[in-house]
Amino acid sequence: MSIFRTVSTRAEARDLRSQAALAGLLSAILAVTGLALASAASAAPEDSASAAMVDAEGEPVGTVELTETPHGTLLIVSLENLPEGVHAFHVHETGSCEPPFTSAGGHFNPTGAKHGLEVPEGMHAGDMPNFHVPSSGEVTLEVFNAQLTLSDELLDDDGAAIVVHAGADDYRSDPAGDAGDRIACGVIKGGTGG
Ligand SMILES: [Cu+2]
Ligand SMILES: [Zn+2]
Repeated sequence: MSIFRTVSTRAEARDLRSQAALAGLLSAILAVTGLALASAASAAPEDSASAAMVDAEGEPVGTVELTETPHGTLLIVSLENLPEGVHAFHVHETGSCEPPFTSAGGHFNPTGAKHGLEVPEGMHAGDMPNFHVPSSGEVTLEVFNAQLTLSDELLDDDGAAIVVHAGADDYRSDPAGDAGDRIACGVIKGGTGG
């Protein structure tokens, strides 16, 4: 089956990468140019993904670009036409965004933890800090999530989604931070063009 072939190819690629690192080849590449490394990373589809975000009326409100790094996943968030104020920002467990976005399921939580950055029994892998939207309705930010990997988790069979809420995450209330309605959602799709 093609699924298994893909998985084994990824595993082989990972083995090759670690061997290269051991041989010092990675540092040599870094020394030559950071650009070469960047283009090599973008050539591997499983290392990047994006979510086209829509509001509850289905109107586009921007994008979230995700890039897997050796330490987790970097999210570059570029949104517009959002209500002014503080908004919760999470990865949810299902790649489906049918308004009012309950189809995205709960927070991405492969370890069965409780919700919340401030909770000792937390946190969900999909929990991330709130962001603040000014009166323009536009926000651009970069968020690093050390608990996420794209290829093994977010791009699995049922996918995953990025969700923005009407209110702030209180960082404590299980299961979702008491953050209110889901006002924007985007399915995470592999490759930079997705
Ligand atoms: Cu959420
Ligand atoms: Zn959570």
